[in-house]
Amino acid sequence: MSAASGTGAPGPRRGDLELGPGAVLLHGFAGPDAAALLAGLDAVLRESPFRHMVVPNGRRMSVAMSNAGLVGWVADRSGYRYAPTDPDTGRPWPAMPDAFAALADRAAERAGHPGFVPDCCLLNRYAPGARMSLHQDGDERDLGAPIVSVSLGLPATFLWGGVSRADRPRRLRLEHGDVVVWGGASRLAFHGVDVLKPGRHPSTGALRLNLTFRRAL
Ligand code: MD3
Ligand code: FE
Repeated sequence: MSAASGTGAPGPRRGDLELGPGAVLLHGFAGPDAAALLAGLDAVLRESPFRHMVVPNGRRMSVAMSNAGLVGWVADRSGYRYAPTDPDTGRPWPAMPDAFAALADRAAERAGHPGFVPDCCLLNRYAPGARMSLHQDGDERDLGAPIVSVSLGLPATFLWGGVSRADRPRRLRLEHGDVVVWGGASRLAFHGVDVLKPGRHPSTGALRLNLTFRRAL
């Protein structure tokens, strides 16, 4: 157990960066847990492998996705929703690994959201060239709950717009182990990820992985 992940008083510490109202970057917070998170990820992916979903306009997303938890985020020709069943396997999404839920709760508490119990973890896989265009995450029932995101592997440039799509996005580098907690007034901010550049990372190879913990139900 390192200082970065140890128990102790909740609330921000030196080194935490307030990105905006309700949004906190916990630099390297998940680093000590990366191996446990990647092991959990492997277990989830054996049941529900990554796949490229198709969005309503008919395009296939460049980011490959899967989910763990009671529900998973799903896109298809008819729209977006949270669904209890993996449409590719016909089975429920894999349970959320204990290491996932524990990390999400500790990060949310540090950022001022104690008692965060996510019911969905969306898993995103970026290969070089993959990107995520500017969007809002607004399909969750309780927008008072934060979203916790964990970045693993290759670094990416995160695009953080304002509450209006027209606001010019800020560019922010997210690295292996970085955790961001998005709550409060930042919960509905537009955001995206710039095209991933090629590279190699000791724990993920040529990929970037992102876990977003959500309270959807
Ligand atoms: C700000 N994923 O899955 S994580 C997504 O890196 C998503 O894969 C990106 O956006 C990724 O929806 C960004 C950071 C993030 C996630 C959710 C947010 C930032 C957010 C919700 C509201 C505001
Ligand atoms: Fe998002």
